[in-house]
Amino acid sequence: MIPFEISEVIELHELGDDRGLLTVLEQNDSIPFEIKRVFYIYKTLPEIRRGFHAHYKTRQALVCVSGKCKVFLDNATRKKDVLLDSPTKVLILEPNDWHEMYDFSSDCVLLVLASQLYDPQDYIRDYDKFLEVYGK
Ligand code: T46
Repeated sequence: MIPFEISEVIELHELGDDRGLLTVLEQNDSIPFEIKRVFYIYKTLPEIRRGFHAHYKTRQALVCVSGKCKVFLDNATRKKDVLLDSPTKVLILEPNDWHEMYDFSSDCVLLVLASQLYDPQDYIRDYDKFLEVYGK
């Protein structure tokens, strides 16, 4: 199995003055990969849970630029829930974490930066397959 980094939440600097606030996401600085794709998830109903997959190669950075949501992570050896409730909080999500996003606030805009172009073949959507690939 390819050794991956461990998914982690990082705190970004808030650059502010009397005009308002600004926060930067920059490749190879706060974002530890080349950014090939950007998408955002919004207008998700509060009872909806989405994701339910891991990846083979794609590394991602998730940040709620508005509102908040939670992310359940499972890398086959540990499970945890992460709260993204600030535009300065970024989850660096490694490919080997099965993830589910939930508890979306009505104003949530979840911005995602990805290291790969969109490829449905890069998704592991079956949990047993996930365990086969990443379990011990
Ligand atoms: C992930 C989490 C955080 C595309 O056509 N191109 C794209 O780049 C993406 C991301 C999606 N799509 C299509 C595929 C589906 O028909 O958009 C539809 C919704 O995608 P999906 O069901 O995969 O959405 P989520 O919220 O379950 O997962 C997404 C990302 O796909 C995934 O990489 O890790 O957000």
